[in-house]
Amino acid sequence: MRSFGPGSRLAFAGAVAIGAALATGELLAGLLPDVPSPLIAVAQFIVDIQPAGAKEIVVGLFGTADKLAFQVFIILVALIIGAVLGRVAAKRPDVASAIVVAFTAAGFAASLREPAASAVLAVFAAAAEALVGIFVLRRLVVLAIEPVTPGRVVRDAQRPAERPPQRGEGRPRVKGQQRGNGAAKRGSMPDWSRRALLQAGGAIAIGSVFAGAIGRMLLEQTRAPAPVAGDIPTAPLPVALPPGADIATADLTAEGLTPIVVPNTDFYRIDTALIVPTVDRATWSLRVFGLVDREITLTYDELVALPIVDQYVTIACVSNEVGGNLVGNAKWTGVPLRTVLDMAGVQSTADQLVGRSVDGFTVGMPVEWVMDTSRVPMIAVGMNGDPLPPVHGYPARLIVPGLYGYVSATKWVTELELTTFAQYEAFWVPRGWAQKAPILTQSRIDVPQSGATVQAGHVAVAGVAWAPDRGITKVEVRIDGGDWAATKLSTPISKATWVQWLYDWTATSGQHLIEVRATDGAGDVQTDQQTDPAPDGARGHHQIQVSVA
Ligand SMILES: Nc1nc2c(c(=O)[nH]1)N[C@H]1C(S)=C(S)[C@@H](COP(=O)(O)O)O[C@H]1N2
Ligand SMILES: [Mo]
Repeated sequence: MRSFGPGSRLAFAGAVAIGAALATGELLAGLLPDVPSPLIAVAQFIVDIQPAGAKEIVVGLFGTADKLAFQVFIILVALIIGAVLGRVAAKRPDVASAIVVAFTAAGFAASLREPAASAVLAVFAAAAEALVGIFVLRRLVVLAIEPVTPGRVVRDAQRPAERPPQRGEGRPRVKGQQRGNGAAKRGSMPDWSRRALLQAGGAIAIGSVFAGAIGRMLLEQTRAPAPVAGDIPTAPLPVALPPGADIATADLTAEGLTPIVVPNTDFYRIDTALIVPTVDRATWSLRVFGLVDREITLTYDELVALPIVDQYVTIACVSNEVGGNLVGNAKWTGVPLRTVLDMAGVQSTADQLVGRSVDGFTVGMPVEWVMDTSRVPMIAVGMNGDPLPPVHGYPARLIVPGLYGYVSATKWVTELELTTFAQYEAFWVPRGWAQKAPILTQSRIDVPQSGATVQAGHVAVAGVAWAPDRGITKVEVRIDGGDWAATKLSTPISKATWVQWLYDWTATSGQHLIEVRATDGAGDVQTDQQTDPAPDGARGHHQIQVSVA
């Protein structure tokens, strides 16, 4: 325990105090509806205000695992602040308490940005956090301030020359012990006080972890509505499938190959929301306004009373790396976007359609793209025959064939604003991403996996390729930089969907490089010139290395 000196003890005390304050906030947020979680609020604030330069780091934060990692990181930073606070508290308890108040006030301020937050309840929660933080801090700091143990006194007595002169009456004291009776008590504390700090601090820390976890669990439960299965309208009007495009028989089904239709539970998720927005379908509405002839607002029932269509569309994320899996294909059910836009009457001066989510996130896309009758952009309420899962935008989202998600696929959509590109920049644009972003032609090798060892002989090389909504006409592979060879394609469902491709490779032993490229419906061959995802999508061929035994 020699390393657990006065400095470490104070740091421990401060970290536990801040942890307890944070846990109080999480627990209250879980227990009381409309009390926002300060942790989520601060994390969300950082996500929203991120500087443009941070885009490379932060865009990767939006996967589910990354959201967790990001919050753990924020907790660690808070605990480090707490550790510093503990040392401050030893000298200036008043200043330390003020910092705790400032800390919780910052969480409170951030939480006011949450649409459903109740300011009154949030003030109450912040006050409770501050009180818990200050109380724990003061109690633990008292325990942390180095006690005079009998053993220590003896040692000091044996080596008086090594010790600098002490203040007071020859009794060693630590600065900050001035605080009246606490100091006096500590002065005569037996040597188990160090253990008392560990026991009290440890108990509070464990209690905080439990309280925080319970709070978060309750929060996730109450805030994410479970949609009733099967309660979406059925679509009498499928967006026409080409002859032969039967999903059941189209799938090439090779071991490890991505299915043509990705099940909802496997579908990639990307968004800036740290907690899934709760939307009540009964009170949800969609407002269409801006450069329109007449502003309209539709309830959910009014929306789904309009003609319903079914359509397979492949959506993709602009931050997907070459070979990455932030892309998927699903059957979407909903109302054609133009049906609703025509009810409002889009004015000719509008060149941008902005989709706005209940959490304030926005996308912006060209009006021209949406109005082009060769495609059927939609307000989707169903995904693969089920209501949209909460993480995919329940109760309604936009699906626009051919555009990356960040400029089109608004989840939890509640507003459609007709405006101009000159007038308005949607969420990701000031953060360094392109204002207009059609999905680039891409292809991916799913099997074999990169770095795999396979047996010599016939090896199935397979994957997917997409170019919504130009379509895919050809996918080729080449081995070790040789000639490009054609692959077998699944029957395309539509130009807006991906295809699977399969190549029967006769593998010979040794190390091999496999490369893929696609050709889109316009006849353009996928470029081999690599680019980063920012600002408008990653380019280049997916390549893998395999060993053949
Ligand atoms: N409300 C909201 N909608 C959003 C986003 C978001 O952050 N918030 N992200 C967009 C991005 S970047 C992508 S790639 C798609 C992903 O949709 P999915 O999670 O259903 O796959 O949603 C889009 N819609
Ligand atoms: Mo995205």
